[in-house]
Amino acid sequence: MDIPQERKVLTEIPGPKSREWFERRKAAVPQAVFNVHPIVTARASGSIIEDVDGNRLIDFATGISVLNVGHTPPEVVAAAQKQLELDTHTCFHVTANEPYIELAERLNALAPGEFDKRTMFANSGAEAVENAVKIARKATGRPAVVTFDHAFHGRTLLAMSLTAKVMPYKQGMGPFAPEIYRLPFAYAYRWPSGPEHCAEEALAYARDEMHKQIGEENIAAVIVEPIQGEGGFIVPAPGFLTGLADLCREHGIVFISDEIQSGMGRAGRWFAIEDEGIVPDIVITAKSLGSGMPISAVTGRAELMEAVHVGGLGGTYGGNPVAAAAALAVLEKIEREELLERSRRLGERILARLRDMQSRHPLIGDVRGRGMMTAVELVTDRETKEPIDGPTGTGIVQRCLSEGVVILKAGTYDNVIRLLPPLTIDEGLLDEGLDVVDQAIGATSS
Ligand code: PLZ
Repeated sequence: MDIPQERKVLTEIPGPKSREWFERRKAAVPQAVFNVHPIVTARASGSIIEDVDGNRLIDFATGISVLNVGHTPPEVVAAAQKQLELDTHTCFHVTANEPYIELAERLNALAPGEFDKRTMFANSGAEAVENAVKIARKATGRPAVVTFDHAFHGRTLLAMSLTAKVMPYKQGMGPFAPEIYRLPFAYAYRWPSGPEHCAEEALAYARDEMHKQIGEENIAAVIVEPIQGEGGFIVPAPGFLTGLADLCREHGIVFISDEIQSGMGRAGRWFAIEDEGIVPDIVITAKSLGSGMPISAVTGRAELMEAVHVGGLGGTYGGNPVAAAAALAVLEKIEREELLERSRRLGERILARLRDMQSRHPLIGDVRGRGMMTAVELVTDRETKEPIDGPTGTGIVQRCLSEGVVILKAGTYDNVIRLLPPLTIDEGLLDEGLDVVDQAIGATSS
């Protein structure tokens, strides 16, 4: 369904109908299942969300990096509808389906590395993380998994244990899964001895820690987001990931690239790790792969994936035919519309705008990102880099919302404003949304 691609604020936001629904929500849904924005969607298309009060909002959140190809793209909707009528579900373990196999072939061809690969499907990002670790453990016969500060890998027990931040993700929900070791991430902006030393020192620390405290021969996998998402859109200092990948290769450790947020064109490539020149052993995808249909994938070297015995992996819904058919249409659309190139080009434009904002707004301490995965980190003082407090950031987000732009925060310190517009967004609409963000940060800076 087409919605005019324009911002239109008709009511105070949230409007009366959203408020009414939120009253009902309070009595029906637990508070733990949080809402960033107190509004209810009626429909969405392209880069616009229309709420139940008729407001049209520019979407810079895209369901947390799920709608890289925009909301309800006709090709994806048509593919899902067609499959829905043909075969909604038989369970791949009972009788297989064509979209599953075809999508696996496509991902095997797209993932970095000129070697034989295999792909299995699950439903959520967290499940893909869990499966990748299971495969790495089974293939290596080793127990330990290395993860990083600021990492986010999901909310199931193992994924939550790999995730860094205690509030809100882990508080009171332990004990956590064992054999997980956390190392510093090469976060250049906050590296104590300065960004120029970051990669080298973070690597030296990792090397020492992996040798002295874990033992390389005990490590099944290193799992890393090539650009950290929830942690604050942190682009690792150049050389850090390459050094890590070398360490993994040297010691037979499986290198897992979590591309759940950064992949499918978001950071300007199919997989953000490509920009590092690294060939991961396993890549995991979800989110924009299915454009809102729940599907996630683990794609890896054939010898790792085939190390698991028959029946060792699976689930009722994994690679559901409707979701897989939608994903095939997503991949086709990214290719046909050259959205990787567009992500890189518009990403440059967004970064230039953010740098211009930084020159005018003292609140912006850092501007970073790649492709259309960009963010600003907000601080009270550029010298001390003291993060702005939560309510100040929330104020910016709310100001944007009241002007008809949906944005999200991120970051361990909750002080990062991230921008996740569809890769397909009209350039005029993109600029208009950025104007709103500019004004909201400006009004808070002064
Ligand atoms: N790995 C890199 O970004 C999900 C989380 C939203 P699921 N990020 C959004 C929230 O508050 O729970 C994510 C991610 C990376 C794994 C995941 C987990 O993906 O599909 O949410 O399980």
